[in-house]
Amino acid sequence: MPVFRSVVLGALLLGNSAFAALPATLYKSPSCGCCEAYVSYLRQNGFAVSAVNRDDMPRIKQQLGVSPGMGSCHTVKIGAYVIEGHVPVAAIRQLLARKPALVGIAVPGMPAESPGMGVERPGTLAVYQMTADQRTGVLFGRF
Ligand SMILES: [Cu+2]
Repeated sequence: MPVFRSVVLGALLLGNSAFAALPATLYKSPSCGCCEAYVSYLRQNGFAVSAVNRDDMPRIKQQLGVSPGMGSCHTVKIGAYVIEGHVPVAAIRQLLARKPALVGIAVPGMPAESPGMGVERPGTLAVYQMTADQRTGVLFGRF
């Protein structure tokens, strides 16, 4: 199985940046600096991000089903899920691996210790669930 082994080895060597680059569409207002920082963060972590500038972010969030009170600056679509705000990739990976029946996950507002905002403190940032019935304050986990 030399071919198989070399493919596996290649995947290990290249890491997740070259392998399984997940497409992500990120909506943001044109003037949002921390949104750009978050785009870079996602790209560094292996997501193939296309950034879309919009002047009607409230409408985008409503269309995508972002729960009221869960909003942040940018909104990302990855597969069927909506990722709202400065969500750590560990939370996104857990969401994609477990595939729960959620609209998506959110870090409301713009917390200082979140990716694209400042220095993270792993295990401390509250990430919330977004559900079809728009419940708020239901924790997805701390990352
Ligand atoms: Cu932001």
